Amino acid sequence: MHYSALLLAAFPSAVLSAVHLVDVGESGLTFSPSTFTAKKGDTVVFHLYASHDVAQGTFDKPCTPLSGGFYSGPFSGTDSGNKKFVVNVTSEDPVYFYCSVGKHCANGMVGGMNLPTGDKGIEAFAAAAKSATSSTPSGLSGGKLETDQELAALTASASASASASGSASKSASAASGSASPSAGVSGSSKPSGSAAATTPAASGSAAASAAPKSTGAADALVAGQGYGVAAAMFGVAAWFL
Ligand SMILES: [Cu+2]
Repeated sequence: MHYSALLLAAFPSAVLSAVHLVDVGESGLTFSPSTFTAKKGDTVVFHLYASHDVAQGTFDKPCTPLSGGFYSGPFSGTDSGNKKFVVNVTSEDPVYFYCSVGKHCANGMVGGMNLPTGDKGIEAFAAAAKSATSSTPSGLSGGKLETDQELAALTASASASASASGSASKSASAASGSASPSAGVSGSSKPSGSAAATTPAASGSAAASAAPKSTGAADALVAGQGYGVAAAMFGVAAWFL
C-alpha cells in the first residue's frame, strides 16, 4: 500500500497533490513500489537504503542515465542513508529509473513512474535491463537530498510563508510549469510556501505536523491546499516510516 494513496483515501477533499514514497533497496534489489502513478505537482521521495542509489534512465538504454535526468548521488554521500532524495513531478510522461550500483540494474533493480503497460512497461524494462551494463551519473542532479529534519523544516516554512502571503496555489503551478517536460521531473525542490492556510490556527497545526507526532496533521490537511498540503502530508508520511 502506498502511503500517499492511504492519505488520499483519508482526506479526499483537501488533497490536490501527493507525496509518493519509494523505498530504495530496503529489502534486496528492489524499488518499492517499483511502479506508481504520479500527477504533475506531486513529489516523489526516494528513501535510500545501503548501499543503493537511484538514477533516471530511459527505456532504450535501461541502465544508462538520461541526460538531464535525476540522480541521488552515491549512497556514501547521503549521510549513511538518513537522507531522502526528493524529486518534483513536472509532467506525467513515463519516467524510468534504476539503481546504478554494481549489477543491481541488470539484476532487476529498476522502476518507473507513469509507465504504460505492455511493451514499454516495467516487465519489458526489467527484461531489457538484464543484458545492460550500468553506468553511474557524475553527481547529484534533478532533485535534493533531505534529512527528516530538513523535510520537517520545509513543512514548517511552507505553512509560515503561506500564512504570511495568503496567496497560494498560484506559486505551486508556476513552479511545476517551469521545468522541462521531457525529463518529467525537476530539481527545484524547496517549495516556497504555497499552502492556502485559511486561518492563523491552520498554519499552527501545519507546523505541528512537522514535529515527530502526527496528531495535528489532520487539521492542517483540511485547512491547506496545494503544495502546503503535500508538505504537511510529508510530515505525516515521514512519521509512518
Ligand atoms: Cu542497488
